[in-house]
Order: sequence, then structure tokens, then C-alpha cells
Amino acid sequence: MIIFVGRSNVGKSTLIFRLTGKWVKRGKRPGVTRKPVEVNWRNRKIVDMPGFGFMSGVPKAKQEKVKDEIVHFIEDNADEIELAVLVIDGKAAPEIIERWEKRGEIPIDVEFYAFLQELKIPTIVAVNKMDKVRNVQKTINFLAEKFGVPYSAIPETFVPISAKFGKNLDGLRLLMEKKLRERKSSENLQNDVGDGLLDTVE
Ligand SMILES: Nc1nc2c(ncn2[C@@H]2O[C@H](COP(=O)(O)OP(=O)(O)OP(=O)(O)O)[C@@H](O)[C@H]2O)c(=O)[nH]1
Ligand SMILES: [Mg+2]
Repeated sequence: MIIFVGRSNVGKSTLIFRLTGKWVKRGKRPGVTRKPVEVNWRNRKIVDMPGFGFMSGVPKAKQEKVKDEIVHFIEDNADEIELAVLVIDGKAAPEIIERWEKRGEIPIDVEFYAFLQELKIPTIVAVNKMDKVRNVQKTINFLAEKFGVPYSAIPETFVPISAKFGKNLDGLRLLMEKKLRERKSSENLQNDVGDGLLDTVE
């Protein structure tokens, strides 16, 4: 099982559609995906998770409930989850993170990354909407510092993409395959990951 997580409206569903070609509901406003949506793809389950954080037209209490449901889903399925792709809006995230820190709160993306590490779930951070970002490397370095990812581990953790415009999806797919292989070899399993598992749909 591979899960796609992240704040609302960062482009998780768009990314899944682009990577797998499977139809998932996408939309302009935060709060489109309301429940974990499972897509069967090449002998794997891909899960499109609801976004956490602001959802338009959804009361705050319900937003909190959705976040709890996401946490429970991940905890309940931790053994089965081979890989998490944490999707970030590369344009909006640095500002949001700084705003939360100024308020003395732990930014939700930082909290979620730490949560996935705690559960020992291999994680890739897909820095999406890079079409809107002027200095991509600077954004990634900033995020790495906030997430506590050492400089040397940046290339194996962060990947800039544009789901909407199909940019660097090959880079993401390669990193996903690498992480899946590493997990398999660490578990000493015999089965191969499979060729062309993560073909991009253009
Ligand atoms: N500019 C830009 N927009 C993007 C990109 N990827 C997705 N979007 C847009 O972001 C919006 C949200 O996309 P979704 O895929 O529905 O986002 P989501 O993360 O699944 O949202 P929730 O289900 O509400 O959590 C849509 O308007 C997409 O077209 C990108 O790479 N660049
Ligand atoms: Mg969605």
C-alpha cells in the first residue's frame, strides 16, 4: 500500500491521477477528497487520503475529525503501508509554516512528517506546484530544515514536481521505486518490485 497525504488542495488527487491514470475526484477547492479512496493499481493499493487543515465549507470540528481519521487510518494500516508520499504546496507551505511557528504552534506538515517517521514509514516529500515557485532549491532547503532532514538526505527525501503540468513525475517515480526496493531488501523479501510499475500518464 502506498498512501498520498498532505494538506487540503496541495494536489494529492491530481498527482495520483497523473501517476496511475486512475480516475479520482479532483477539484479547485480544499476538501474535495473526504474519505480515504483506494485505487487498485498493478498489484498495489494506492490510497488518496483526505487533506488535513482548512477545507472550504467544512466546520472546524469536522476538520479536526478528518485529521483524527487520517491518523487512525495510518496507525491501523502502518504494517501494510510501504511508502507515504507527503505532498506539499511548494508555493504556500513556507509561508504557512512560518505563520504557525510565529503563533508557537507546530506546523501540521512538520507534525505529519515526524508522525510518519515515528511509525517508520518510508516517506517521500513531493514538493508540488513547482510551476509557481521561483527558487525551488531554496524552498526545498527551507522545508528540509523545518522537517529536520539532514542536508545529505535531501535528494532521497524531497522531489520537486508539478502534478498539473506533468513536470518531473519521472523523478518522483524513480524515487518511489528506489524507496520500495530499499524497503523490500531491508525486509529480505524475494519478490521483485516489478518493471515499469509506476508509469506516468501524460
Ligand atoms: N499550479 C498548479 N496547480 C496544481 C498542481 N497540482 C494540482 N494543482 C491544482 O490544485 C487544486 C487541488 O488539486 P487536488 O488534486 O484536488 O488537491 P488535493 O490535495 O487532492 O485536495 P483535497 O482532496 O481537497 O485534499 C486543483 O485546482 C489542481 O488543478 C500543480 O502542480 N500546479
Ligand atoms: Mg484530493
